[in-house]
Amino acid sequence: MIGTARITGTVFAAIMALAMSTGGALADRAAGLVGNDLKVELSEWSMGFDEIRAPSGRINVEFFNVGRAPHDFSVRMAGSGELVYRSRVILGGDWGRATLDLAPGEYEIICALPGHANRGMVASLTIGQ
Ligand SMILES: [Cu+2]
Repeated sequence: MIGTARITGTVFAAIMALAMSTGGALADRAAGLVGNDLKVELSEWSMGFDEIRAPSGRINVEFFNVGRAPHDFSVRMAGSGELVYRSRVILGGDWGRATLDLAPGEYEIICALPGHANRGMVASLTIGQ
């Protein structure tokens, strides 16, 4: 019974830690790149940062819509404007994630909904040199 109580306590503690880390992440989810993890705050009208430089194109992205309007998380080639990734539409308060595998080069992270990039939902993304 002692063993069972200890396991239960450990599970409870783990759940509490998870809840606390989630709360903390929501409280101070600083947008930006840490290692291979990129957090993006979608809002009217910003991506939460202007420029990201990543040594590797393998990036795990979490994007949070902290605004009210629907947004998406998309990546396009800086020169041609060709979309190389587009998420589903993320409603206000919702979030999503993506795993990118981009070749070295110049990209832009944008919201691909009409007019949103022009209003400021665009940031440069440089992979590699
Ligand atoms: Cu948008």
